[in-house]
Amino acid sequence: MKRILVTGAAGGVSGMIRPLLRTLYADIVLSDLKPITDLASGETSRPADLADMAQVLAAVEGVDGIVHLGGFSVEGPWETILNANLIGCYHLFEAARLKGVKRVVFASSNHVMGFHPRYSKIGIGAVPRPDSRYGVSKLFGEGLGALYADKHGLGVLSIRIGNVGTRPIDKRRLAIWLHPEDLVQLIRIGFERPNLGYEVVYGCSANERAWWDNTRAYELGYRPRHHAEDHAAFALAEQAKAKADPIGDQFQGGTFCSDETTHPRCV
Ligand code: 15L
Repeated sequence: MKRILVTGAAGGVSGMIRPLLRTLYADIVLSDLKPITDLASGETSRPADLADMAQVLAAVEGVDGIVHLGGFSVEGPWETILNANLIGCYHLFEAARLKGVKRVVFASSNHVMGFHPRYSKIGIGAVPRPDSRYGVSKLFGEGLGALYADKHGLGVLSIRIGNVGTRPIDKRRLAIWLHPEDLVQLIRIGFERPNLGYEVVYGCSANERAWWDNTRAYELGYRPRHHAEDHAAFALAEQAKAKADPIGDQFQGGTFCSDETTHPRCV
């Protein structure tokens, strides 16, 4: 992979993985709404609004692989989700097809599956149960990825990312935490695994309390190096400070499930 594009490059996840990507890829294009100003050697900036196809085409020009972190990364108003995550994601995949990009790594989210109860362990074949408009938009992105892989031959990896950070920050994150180094390992699989068609994996580290069966990721070569349990004391101490959430605490998506609910269901 000679030149890669990272969308959503001004965001927090990008900030954590850029130093790691620089050790692997010599030519990295960074794109976000505004120009990236803290460029390191090997990085260039191509600002683009994902809702504008002409700008997305310009950002994608000449790249071999894309890490699509861009879009709105939490729940938001419908118009915002529609433009950034549905229209934006369509533009991204269509631009990738038109410009002959080989691989797309799509940053999907655990919120595609958020309404699965915490007591169940789910694999990639489980029925999607989005917990928000945001979760639905990520499911749409996964669908686009499958379509462009099957119909147009792009290699696409959708990573249902849990929570990226240097340590898990509460009890829920003990199950879904993803260390940036492990995320980069998954991105490399998306870029470098031979004959990749369409694949979905869960984006979590080697977490003892995981709610996900990540067999497929391991089959593709994933060997996470970080364990949430090493940080359990910290995460549980943080949890003790949080307010109870009678609905959110039952489901994998946490507060995304209880926010805006008009149906106080329990499992
Ligand atoms: C996500 O998908 C969000 O992008 C991130 O901000 C966190 O909320 C994360 O999920 C999470 O569930 O912790």
